[in-house]
Amino acid sequence: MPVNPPAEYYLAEEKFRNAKNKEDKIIAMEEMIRQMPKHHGSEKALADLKSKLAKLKKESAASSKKGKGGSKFNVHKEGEAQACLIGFTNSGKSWLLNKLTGSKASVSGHPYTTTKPEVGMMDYKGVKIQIVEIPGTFEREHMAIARTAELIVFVVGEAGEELKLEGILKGNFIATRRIEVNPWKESPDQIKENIWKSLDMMIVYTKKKAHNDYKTPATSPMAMPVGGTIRDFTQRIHKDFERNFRFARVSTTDKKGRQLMKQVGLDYKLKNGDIVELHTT
Ligand SMILES: Nc1nc2c(ncn2[C@@H]2O[C@H](COP(=O)(O)OP(=O)(O)OP(=O)(O)O)[C@@H](O)[C@H]2O)c(=O)[nH]1
Ligand SMILES: [Mg+2]
Repeated sequence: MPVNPPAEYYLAEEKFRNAKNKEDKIIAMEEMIRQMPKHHGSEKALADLKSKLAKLKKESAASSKKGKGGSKFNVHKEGEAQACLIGFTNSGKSWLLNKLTGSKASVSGHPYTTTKPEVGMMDYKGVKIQIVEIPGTFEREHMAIARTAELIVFVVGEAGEELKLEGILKGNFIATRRIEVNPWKESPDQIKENIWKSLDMMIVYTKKKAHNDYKTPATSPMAMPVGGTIRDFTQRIHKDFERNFRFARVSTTDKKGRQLMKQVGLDYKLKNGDIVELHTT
């Protein structure tokens, strides 16, 4: 099946070619992904674009960390993904950040308490997700963090605020995926679950093989993008694993939820909750 992208796609591609810096390249590539038709025939092209985008974002975050180009406010990305809390002053961002991560950001009824990005680490079933509060002043260099984040969480205390926040993102050319939460109506646990679900990731478990090793736990969680294969899994652990790979034993569930063991190859598509034991030469 041909991909047949619309004209808008080619315009975005031209913007990409003409982009003079990584930020503009990221913006153009996000546009290309949005314009690419989503059907079976475009799956591979889309996946290629997404992995290029991820690489660009990583490079952009790394160069700003070194002070080359990017903003000095850029937060060093840590964990498996980064989510930014964006909302008006007193919407409860710091309060929520503290609940999700155990941080100690100042919470107060005074406006504009937070003046620089506050960072915390959220634990979701053993997977670390970095949470960043963007100050309610929406300064450009703070907003740049949200551009390379995996998710934006609108913290909305009052109805209608989300439309104004959309406008602010648009004004900053930010197209990062976003969700909306109300910290006074949803519990921190519900919000945590919602953030995880929106990241499009799954957790698979690596199984240790040495039976006389009592120090490392029997399995340890690893976060991966949904749709990942055993090949992706081996590459995450160590690049030599793919070369020396013989087979993997996967403990998984069938459609009816019954537990079963499978012996599989590199192209096997993993499912959330799978437990993987790699066998190498
Ligand atoms: N609207 C509302 N506010 C509440 C509620 N419960 C607590 N608050 C107060 O809302 C305020 C939220 O404060 P923060 O979490 O510091 O807000 P922020 O979004 O970080 O705002 P900045 O000061 O700009 O950093 C605090 O004073 C809370 O005590 C509630 O149910 N509804
Ligand atoms: Mg705050």
